[in-house]
Amino acid sequence: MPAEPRPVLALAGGVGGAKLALGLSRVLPPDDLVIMVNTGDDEEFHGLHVSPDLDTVMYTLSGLADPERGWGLSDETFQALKMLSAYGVPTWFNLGDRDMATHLRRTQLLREGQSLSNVTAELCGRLGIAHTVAPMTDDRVRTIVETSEGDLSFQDYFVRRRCEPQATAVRFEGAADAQPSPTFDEALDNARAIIFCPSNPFLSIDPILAVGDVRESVIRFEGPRVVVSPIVGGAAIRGPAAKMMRELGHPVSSLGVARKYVGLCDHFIIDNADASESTSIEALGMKAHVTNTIMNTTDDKETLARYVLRLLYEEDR
Ligand code: FO1
Repeated sequence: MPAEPRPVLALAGGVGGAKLALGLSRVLPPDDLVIMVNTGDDEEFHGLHVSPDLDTVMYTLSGLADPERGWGLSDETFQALKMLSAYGVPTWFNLGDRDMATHLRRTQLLREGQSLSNVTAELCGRLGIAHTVAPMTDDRVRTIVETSEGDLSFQDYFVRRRCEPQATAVRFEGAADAQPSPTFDEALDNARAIIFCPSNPFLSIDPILAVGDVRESVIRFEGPRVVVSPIVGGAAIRGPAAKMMRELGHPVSSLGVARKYVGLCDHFIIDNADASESTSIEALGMKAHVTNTIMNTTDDKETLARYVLRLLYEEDR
């Protein structure tokens, strides 16, 4: 009997996560990688189910992503949005014309009764993605940012309010009662390693860990668990991670991120710029590793992916 495949499980959300996911997909064959994506950012716009992080991963892996923005499609136009605006509909969330086709198709399949996992597999397959990309859950989970101006849905906080209100807490509505998606459940049982991509720990990784018993499963997981820090030189590479860490009372540093992963990871990868934090990170009970974590080019993404995988192979020996 052939051995069961034991893939690497990568947890991702947003642009940083998609970059490492792309690197991993370029160095691992399809059976060896499962990419699990945050869906706490999902929201309905104009009656359409939008899954921003799934789309960012899907567009990045299919080579269709806009390289400047990181989200949405390249060569996009916004004519439909302009028309909606003419009808007096709020259009602060920028849905492009081609992007809208994705949300139309997703919504149509969901309304026919398919799970988000099946819909994601269908969309990814149609775009020629051979690796497995799956939502963290097929249930409804919504990230709510508690702020000085009251509770805001994630996109309201992130896009409409440009992260300006002061964040006091983040919660994940529906997460405790949600089940991990079937692919996630299986991967938590049989993956050979877990990689936490350099995604925002509060907004992208925490919702994944909040689903059902996922946090406990990661704590119990027997293979190596590796985190790539999203903070470089005391700043987030992009997005609101640094501002949010400050507001929630965490030091804006890789060490601050590492503290969130105590008990959840064995290896913590930091950028050369943060090499001086290695000793304090190791004092938390994880091994610190120093390399270049900034992924500007495809080469950078592949190089970081290979670096992460080498750590895993060293553990296997
Ligand atoms: N991010 C923005 O900052 N502004 C937008 O108008 C915007 C539109 C958008 C449309 C589709 C989509 O899949 C993603 C979109 N994003 C936008 C990104 C989205 O807010 C993501 O949730 C974040 O990048 C966090 O991962």
